[in-house]
Amino acid sequence: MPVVWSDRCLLHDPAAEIWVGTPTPATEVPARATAIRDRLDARVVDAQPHDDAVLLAVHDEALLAYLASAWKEWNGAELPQEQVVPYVFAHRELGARREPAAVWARPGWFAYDTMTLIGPGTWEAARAAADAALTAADLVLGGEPAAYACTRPPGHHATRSAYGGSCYLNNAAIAAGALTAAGPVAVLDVDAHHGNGTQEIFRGREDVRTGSVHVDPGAGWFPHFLGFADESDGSNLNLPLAPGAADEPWLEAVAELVGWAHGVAGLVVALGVDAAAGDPESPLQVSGAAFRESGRLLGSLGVPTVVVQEGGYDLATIGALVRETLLGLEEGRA
Ligand code: SP5
Ligand code: ZN
Repeated sequence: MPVVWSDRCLLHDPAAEIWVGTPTPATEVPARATAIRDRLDARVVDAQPHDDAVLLAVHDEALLAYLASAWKEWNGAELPQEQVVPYVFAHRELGARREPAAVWARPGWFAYDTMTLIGPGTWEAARAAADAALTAADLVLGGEPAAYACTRPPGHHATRSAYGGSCYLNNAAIAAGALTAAGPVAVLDVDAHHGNGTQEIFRGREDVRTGSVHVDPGAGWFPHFLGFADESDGSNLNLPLAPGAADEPWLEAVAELVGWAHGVAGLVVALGVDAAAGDPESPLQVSGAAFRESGRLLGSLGVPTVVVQEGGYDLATIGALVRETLLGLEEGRA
């Protein structure tokens, strides 16, 4: 299947993420994208620019405006921290009604964690990632059975008006919004972390179902506040797994998601490969062979499919894991 790519995705380069108040080495790095691309031998298609207006189906205008200007205003304020990071948050009980004025307070209106920094290339990269997802959707709407957006920064933790979890724009949700032009869509998320942004963006929507298999947030894992089984309803299905879960329960959950999505006209796969054994950001223990099988299961839905890259942090293995999944998808369709 075609691989959609943009060099601009490499422009976001956070040196660190602030975790428990301390800068730790960033794991969501540009080398992730090139490591994956270099393992694929399919046709590479350049991401095509799309108008900001398309993003408004999924995101608030205020978030787009903030992300577009945040680094510039931060950089002009001569603060001690080089990249944009919040220090206050608009907690719901504050009843906050407006964006704060101080440059150093403004991130707390839009960000929900301290790990997701904004630097000089962040907006351009996030925008290119959305363009890649939209280009993959265009290819599929134009008759390609499937297309893969090899992109970063990832998207599935970004909500309609907030960024976090290394995500700024919800690329998978943006692609799903585009695919609804051809009928009801399912977003199936196999990233090790719950796709909380996608879930909340489409909550209550009849034409987009969201399903996710992920490590149980109740066992102490990001995104901590969401991803529990009891958030499931007619258009959402959460399948949390215990830390340490390996191939069998994970594939069972993927099969359940696929069965549940039956009847949709289009599929978006939020393809994180951080559920793999050995990934530094998750305790799941999934093998490469199981990623291949997950691709077969997802491909068996037999509907036009956009695959969007999410997490996956072990640079030595993520390319092979994505490759296996995409090969599985093609086998499953056949
Ligand atoms: C898209 C995606 O996979 N986002 C996952 C974000 C989860 N990050 C949680 C980080 C928890 C602390 N990590 C410590 C290592 C810091 N370098
Ligand atoms: Zn993840």
